[in-house]
Amino acid sequence: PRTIRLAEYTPPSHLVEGVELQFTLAPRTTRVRSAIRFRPNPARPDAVAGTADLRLDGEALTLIRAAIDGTVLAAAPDATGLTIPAAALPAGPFLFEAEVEIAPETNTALEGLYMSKGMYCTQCEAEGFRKITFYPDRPDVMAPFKVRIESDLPVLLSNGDAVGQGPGWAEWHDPWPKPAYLFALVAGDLVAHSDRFTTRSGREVALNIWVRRGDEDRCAYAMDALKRSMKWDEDTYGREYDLDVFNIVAVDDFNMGAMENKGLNIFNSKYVLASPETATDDDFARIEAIIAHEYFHNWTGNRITCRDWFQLCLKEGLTVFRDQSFSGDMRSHAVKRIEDVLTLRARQFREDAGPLAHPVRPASYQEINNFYTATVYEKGAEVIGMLKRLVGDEAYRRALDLYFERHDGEAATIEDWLKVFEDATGRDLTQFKRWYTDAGTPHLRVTDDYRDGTYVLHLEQQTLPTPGQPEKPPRVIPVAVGLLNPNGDEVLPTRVLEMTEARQSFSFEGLSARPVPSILRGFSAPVIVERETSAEERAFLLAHDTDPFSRWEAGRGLAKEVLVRMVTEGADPAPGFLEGLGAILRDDSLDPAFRALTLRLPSEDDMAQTLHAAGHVPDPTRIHVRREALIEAIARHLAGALGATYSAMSVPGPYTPDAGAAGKRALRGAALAYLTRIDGGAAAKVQYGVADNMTEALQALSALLDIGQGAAELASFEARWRDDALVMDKWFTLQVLHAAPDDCAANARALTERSDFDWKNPNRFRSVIGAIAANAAGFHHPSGDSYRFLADWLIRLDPLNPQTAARLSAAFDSWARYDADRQGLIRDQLARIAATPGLSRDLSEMISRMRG
Ligand code: HT7
Ligand code: ZN
Repeated sequence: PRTIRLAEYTPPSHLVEGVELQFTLAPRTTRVRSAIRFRPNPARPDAVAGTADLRLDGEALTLIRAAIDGTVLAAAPDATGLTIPAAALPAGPFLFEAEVEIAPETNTALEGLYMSKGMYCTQCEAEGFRKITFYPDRPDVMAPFKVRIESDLPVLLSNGDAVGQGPGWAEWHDPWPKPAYLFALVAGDLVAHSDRFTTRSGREVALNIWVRRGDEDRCAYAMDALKRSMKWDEDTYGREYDLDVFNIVAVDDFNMGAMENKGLNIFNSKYVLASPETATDDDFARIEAIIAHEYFHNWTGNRITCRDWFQLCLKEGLTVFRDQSFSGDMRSHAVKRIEDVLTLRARQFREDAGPLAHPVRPASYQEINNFYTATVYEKGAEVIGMLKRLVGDEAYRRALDLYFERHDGEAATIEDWLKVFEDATGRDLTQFKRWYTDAGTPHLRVTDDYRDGTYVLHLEQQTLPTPGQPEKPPRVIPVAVGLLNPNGDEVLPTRVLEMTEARQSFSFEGLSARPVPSILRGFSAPVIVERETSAEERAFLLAHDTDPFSRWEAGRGLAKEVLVRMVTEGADPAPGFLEGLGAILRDDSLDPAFRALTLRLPSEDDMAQTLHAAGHVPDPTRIHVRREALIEAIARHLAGALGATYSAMSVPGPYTPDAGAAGKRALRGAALAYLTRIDGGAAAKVQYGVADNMTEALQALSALLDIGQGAAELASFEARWRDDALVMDKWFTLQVLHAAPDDCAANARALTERSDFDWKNPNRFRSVIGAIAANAAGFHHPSGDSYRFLADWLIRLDPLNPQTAARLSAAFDSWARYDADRQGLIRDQLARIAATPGLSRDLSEMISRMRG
């Protein structure tokens, strides 16, 4: 496959002034007629001189007819598109018309126009529009679209505002120039949950969430989240919605979470539909975040888009940063920050430490779909957070205002983005840009000394080589620190140190005693802090730090230290750690959600990552056994406090998904998970029996499965929910995720043999095949069974849905951490996949990167 390089970017030869599309829908024979008004791009002298060919992308299209200014074209398409030689192009603007036929019913890749349970829908990002018609399918070609849809289905939707409709047809007009990846069309027998929003300038916007009949009563939360997002973007970023209608459609077959098509967002139904009985607190929080994320793209992504796909973080990093701020405002900033850091470390730090490491702005790719990663999204958001921290809130807002003003209607780059900050603040961001161009997570070594009232912090940064990048020059790192007195008082409130050198020292004078440092407060930069810290100091910070993130981080450090010693030295759980946890558990002044997070032990994969980084070869089986032992020790040591918390955190009255109630349930659920280790499952069985919401039912069921029980509850769950696909996805996942290591592959295999294992549905596929990769000890079972199982399914899915197969293949990316036997077993599977004939570009790129 061809490698695409950022350095080889050239502007398009022709720009598009307007597009008219007409769809006559039929499952196997959809006709697409296009009329596209082109003009030579003034930025391309060859096009202006009339010597540039016009290249249109097009894949799996049957061309019926094409014409330029009414003259039929003789040119025949190749496998990836159609070239119209310069000689066949008029000197100035011209009209290109085409008629093609496509078969949405056989489109299993879920990219382009496809069908899901009788409904037509599209997914065009990144390069799906070329499967709909011939077009310059690149984000720097932006144009207004007019669309006519002909079909007997009752609901016919496209981007923009509806301009006409009648029996069997509808017409839509999107006046805002957009790239083809934001095009969308939906046709189906759908019903709407509707509402309205008045923008701050008085525009009345009709809001609709379109779902299959029967799902209307599960839309209220998503609608509420949408209205709050619209208001928040006005209040926080001054951004107002710009059409008369905002449509959201829920689809059951979808490769990712959701898509921000202009005025017509399309969502995986999992991230729209929610009721207390069917969705957990985490589901509600995720729906709120994803609704906000897609809505926020209207400005950061749609009005200002990316020049090319290397700039993906321009829209994704910024939009994730915006949705994280929104969720923090809606809920708790402290809790949200801790959750985001947990995700970042679990997914992005892991990616950065392995063969799939790449910069936030990659310099080359074979298949862009493989770069919708934690690095582009989550690290991309961290980079924005650092920028904001460095320039300050006020300058950040000024820079964003300038960005919207300067680049509205354009396809921009990271250089444009940074220039806006340079112009707004006068800062030179040359060194900061390394966060975009250099892969890898910096390690920040911290040492200190104290003499005569002066405390000095010595910082040293180092980033290990990543694929293709052996040299790592120092980056600018904002290190937020605070200092505490030995009595627990804060003597230095948070100050951001700006580290720019490989080694740098910072002094603090006028202190009366050697302080305790609180370093990287709020997780001010995505780095790994290395500092020799005593258990006493961590316990002190856990008890006294004024920064909630650092407080949690101190507890996290203690837990990791205890687990490392339990795994590597066979040590017993440290009593000091158990006491510290008990103190947090009993501290009613702390937010229950924060206490729940502190009670959550580092995951087995996190421990494998930690042990590997510390020079050990992690044994997933042993990590599992020792972690289980720690859970039991905590349960025994804190039985009284856990029981009291379990009772105290019961939430009376009907279920509400707000953060306060969810936090209490989270703490109660954490207590239940421990108590179940010592009460034989009694409390969990009772909770399962009385639960009137999915959160409490799943907490109970998970706790029971973790002690090898729960068969009766699983059966009753299935009996109740067998006709609800989204709920049954959870049932499938649970049995793999909570399986004992020896049962994991067998459980997964048995589930895939059921008639309701609809493996062509990405949610159902992920519910089992994704879950096996998330059960660390089960996945890395020494038999290699789970590795074979995953490889078998990737090979099976790839010809139908390469995108989803490629995404799930990343489970193999941590192979180098493990012992020679496991490495050999994984490499055998990677080789077997690589040798499969006809492998997709998506999966073959992932496998070859992982093989190195
Ligand atoms: N911008 C979207 C990313 C995306 C996608 C979504 C659904 C299916 C396939 C997709 N490929 C890329 C989602 C987002 O970040 O908002
Ligand atoms: Zn996005």
